Amino acid sequence: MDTTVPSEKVIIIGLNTGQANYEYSMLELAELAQANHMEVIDRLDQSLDRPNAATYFGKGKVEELTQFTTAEQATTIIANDELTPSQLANLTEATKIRVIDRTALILEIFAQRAQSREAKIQVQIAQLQYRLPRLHTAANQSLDQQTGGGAGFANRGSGETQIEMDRRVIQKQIAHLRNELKEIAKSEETKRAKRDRDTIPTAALVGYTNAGKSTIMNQLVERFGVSSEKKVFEKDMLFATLDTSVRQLTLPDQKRFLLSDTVGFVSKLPTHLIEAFKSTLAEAASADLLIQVIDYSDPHHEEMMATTDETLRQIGIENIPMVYVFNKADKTEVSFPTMEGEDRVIVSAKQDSSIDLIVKVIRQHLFKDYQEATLLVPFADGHVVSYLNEHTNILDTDYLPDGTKLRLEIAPEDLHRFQKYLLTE
Ligand SMILES: Nc1nc2c(ncn2[C@@H]2O[C@H](COP(=O)(O)OP(=O)(O)OP(=O)(O)O)[C@@H](O)[C@H]2O)c(=O)[nH]1
Ligand SMILES: [Mg+2]
Repeated sequence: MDTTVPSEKVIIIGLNTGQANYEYSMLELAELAQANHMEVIDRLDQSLDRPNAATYFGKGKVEELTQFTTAEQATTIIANDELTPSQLANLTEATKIRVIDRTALILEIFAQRAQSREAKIQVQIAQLQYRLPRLHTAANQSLDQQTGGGAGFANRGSGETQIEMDRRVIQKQIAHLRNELKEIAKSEETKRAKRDRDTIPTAALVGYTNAGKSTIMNQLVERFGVSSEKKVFEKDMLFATLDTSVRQLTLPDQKRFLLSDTVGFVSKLPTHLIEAFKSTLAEAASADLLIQVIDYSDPHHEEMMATTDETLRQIGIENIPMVYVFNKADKTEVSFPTMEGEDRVIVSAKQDSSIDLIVKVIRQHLFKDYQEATLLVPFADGHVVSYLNEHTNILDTDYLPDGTKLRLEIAPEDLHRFQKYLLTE
């Protein structure tokens, strides 16, 4: 259980420009704050066509916000949109308390959750890039503190030099971290994984955070994985997974595939984060099939699907076939497990027959190029028979005087490889 006591009292603020998912994005912002161990005490909204360039909210509303935060003894304000450096500075100046935006909040959560060296570096890069254009605001704030008020002319000059220095330091750090990421990519383990991907079909679990991707991965690994392989972390929280894990699964008829589980999405996922996590998400980009997992019990699941599609597009993942797993049906009135059309299943991840149905839909898409064929392998090529026994679905075996006759289901690459044994009847 999470026993962290919230230390920040937060007021969330949002600008309603008439966008369809406004209400939902505010609810989600509150959830994100809770995920970051903050206590949301209230919210303030304004309807405007577009944000005020200087202060996000309009002038009158900023005054209201200031009174509001004082009256409620709030410690922090979180804006639903990414604030420009000057909006951030001006709002901080007006309210005199900590102001952050949705982007900074998501970055903080990611920073807490990152476990592997790779995830940690990726988050650090995103955080540094977020800070880079906002250095002068931070510098102004510290100058204000030093001089007990607005910065004088003399100070401003030295402040700017300081900013230049800070900027160079940060750029160096980013370059250094990028190099480190490259080293990780070159490691033996990463290369081995890539080799595997080239020879075995790959499916990737994608979708909104908390939809149940890792749970499905674990259920599949338990039934079809190598017994020694570790389970992945699954938990009822936003962004439980920040790394990509890949597991090899072998179905009872010897069909093998790689399954990857990766970081979940959320609406308005910061661009810097998407950029920074590209290498993690590259796993999905190279997949033969995407399995989009959806929390069907969430009333906002359609918005979540739209966000997932949008995020995939931003990462540059297009034109990969996709199947849809509507999960958590046990929390709805809908009957399950059921299949709708060729590419949709309604399931509950912790139920065995649901897992069977998920496997069925994966199978139909991932192995649709597999063919039935009959091969005659001379006894001298015994190693080929062993390979086929291990890697293909043998339907029938016959021992003839000139070799082993196998009727089997086989991947197109393997069929090509063993073409010389092909029997045409
Ligand atoms: N009731 C119910 N709970 C489920 C189901 N599938 C998963 N859960 C729960 O939902 C929570 C989130 O599951 P995860 O598998 O961690 O979700 P995820 O999609 O990997 O989330 P991120 O890693 O944050 O992207 C966990 O508490 C699971 O036990 C389901 O079919 N029914
Ligand atoms: Mg997960």
